[in-house]
Amino acid sequence: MDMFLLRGKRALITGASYGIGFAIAEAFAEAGAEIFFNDINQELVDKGTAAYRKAGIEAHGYVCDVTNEDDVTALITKIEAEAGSLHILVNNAGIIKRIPMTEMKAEDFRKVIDVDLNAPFIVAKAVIPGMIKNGGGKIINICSMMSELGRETVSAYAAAKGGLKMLTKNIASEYGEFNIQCNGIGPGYIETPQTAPLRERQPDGSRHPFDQFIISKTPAARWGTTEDLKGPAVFLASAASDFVNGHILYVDGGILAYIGKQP
Ligand code: NAP
Ligand code: GCO
Repeated sequence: MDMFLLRGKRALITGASYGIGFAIAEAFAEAGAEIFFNDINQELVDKGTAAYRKAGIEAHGYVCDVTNEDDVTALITKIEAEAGSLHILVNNAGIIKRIPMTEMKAEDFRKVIDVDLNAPFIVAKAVIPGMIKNGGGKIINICSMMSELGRETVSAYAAAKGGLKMLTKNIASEYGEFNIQCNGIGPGYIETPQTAPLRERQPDGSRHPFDQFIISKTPAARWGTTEDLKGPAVFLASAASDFVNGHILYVDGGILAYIGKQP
């Protein structure tokens, strides 16, 4: 079972001070990887570094806005100079803006596209040359149910995550010959700060209507947790997936397979 281990591997997870990125980094560390992460400001990086240390992980944290190509180039150059080129990249950093499309400002739409689609391009572009020198690498893009489905108020996010699915397939196509595998993870509805507004208890103590909706649309009849993503992420980062390329692995409890429970 050594093929699932990440011993001697250097892994960068973007936006990983907490949430899904943090959980994936924890799993990589448990599998033997050295962890590098960034976030948008020093406060978050400090919070993340402390949380990793509390989990027994000496992670290397950096402030870097993944939408800024100069920042990203400087980050990757610094990591490669200090530690060596990266074996694994997880494009996890992301934002969402829930606004009805006809009410959404173009600048808001562009911001979501910038973080959720342009940034994975920028970071992957910066990391791939080092992976080629390494003889190969693993890129995992964090996609979404919205890579396949739409819903009200998330037009920018769905456009970005749909594009991220195709960017994943294109990186797989263009760099597979260099032994780089690029795949996606499509989490279902996961309990993190990003989805907290969708799970807030109502004044009468009842579940949020959207919370109840997701329970009815999920065969597992529950929200996912960041723990549910650890195994799939380690699989896609490890030698166990060396012939898996251009695949989006949906970790959704069955949402995409299910018409939904009859009301
Ligand atoms: P999240 O709140 O979306 O966390 C994303 C992280 O990225 C935060 O630390 C955030 O910092 C950081 N970030 C945002 N913009 C950045 C930038 N320009 N540069 C660097 N870092 C930046 O939490 P999450 O729910 O764990 O989401 C992680 C990823 O999973 C996202 O790509 C999300 O779209 C995706 N996803 C989430 C779910 C879910 O149900 N939670 C499901 C499917 C996919 P701030 O705290 O300052 O925003
Ligand atoms: C929403 C949610 C979703 C999840 C996730 C589902 O508003 O519908 O935020 O977009 O974050 O992307 O896979």
